[in-house]
Amino acid sequence: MKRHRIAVIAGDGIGLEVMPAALSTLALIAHRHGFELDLTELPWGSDYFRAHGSMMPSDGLDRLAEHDAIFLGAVGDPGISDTETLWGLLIPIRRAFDQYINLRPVRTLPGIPARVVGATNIDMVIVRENVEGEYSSVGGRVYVGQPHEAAVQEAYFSRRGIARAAEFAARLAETRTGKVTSATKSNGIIHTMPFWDEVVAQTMANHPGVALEKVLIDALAAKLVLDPESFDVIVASNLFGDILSDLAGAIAGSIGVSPSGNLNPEREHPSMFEPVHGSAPDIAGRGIANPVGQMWAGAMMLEHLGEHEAATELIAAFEDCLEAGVRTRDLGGSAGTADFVAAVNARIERA
Ligand code: GGG
Repeated sequence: MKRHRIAVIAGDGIGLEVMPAALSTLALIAHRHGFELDLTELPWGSDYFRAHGSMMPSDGLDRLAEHDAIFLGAVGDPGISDTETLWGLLIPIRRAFDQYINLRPVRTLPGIPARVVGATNIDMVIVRENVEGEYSSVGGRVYVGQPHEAAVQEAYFSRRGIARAAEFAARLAETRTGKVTSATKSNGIIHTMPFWDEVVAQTMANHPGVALEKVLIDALAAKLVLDPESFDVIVASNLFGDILSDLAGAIAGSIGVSPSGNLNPEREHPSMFEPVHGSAPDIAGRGIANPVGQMWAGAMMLEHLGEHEAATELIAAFEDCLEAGVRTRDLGGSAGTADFVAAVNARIERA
């Protein structure tokens, strides 16, 4: 039997609820499709930080490297600085394994009305550059504690980084409608964003079948709200891509359903799959979190592992349940996390 070695980090907050939910569905699917998910559950995150002073052990990245994929829940804890939680776990994983593409599909799901009136067919993919840009460790504070204290944060954009994100977006667009929208702010950010525009345009020139439009991030955000169906592939820097994908996910129904894949396209290292949402401390522990984002991220992981039919069946199962009216509160329903998973698993067993 084919075995895929998966490192599982449920993490914090609702990650601890949506992860077991998604794993129960993945186990059923794997069984039906004749493969095994060999799970290594790693109790890393904020509780680990409280006990050990770090988000993961010092050999954490070496341990992850032994797996075919990483399945992550959520990170973030109101009691611990976000810089510790993100830069102690999520960001080191993305960088150590050169997961330079963060792929974030957004589409309207059956039975879930978009939050924009009249939008019935939202279907876009956001290609977020994932290892450089505005998420940079270059900078620091000066005159700490004095009235004129200041902070400097340097954005870091490389030709290689921009070109490979643009190349990925172009190739993806060639499999879809052939349109790429590049998010920029070259009228205000005078060094990095004109460079972004230049390298994106140079890369797209090798793809004559792809139509490129560049749109200022502020106008793009407005257009995303006013006309979300007009987008297909959006390529964006690390920060812009993060913001746009939360916005697009919310417009399509709920950020609770949005999945993402942190990809190392060359497959030299494991890729990591996670819902777009964070740890949601406001609803954690109440059994009401939406597990669709985690399930859909699981389907992206199966796709990446070559289990195409299993991925398709998993997506069809949660879509059928949504269409039948089984929905969590963020989608206007009353189902709890466990109710939704039970419905999906029953649907799979019936098939
Ligand atoms: N699902 C992972 C998670 O908790 N993400 C929260 C977050 O703030 N992520 C920042 C990022 O994706 O850069």
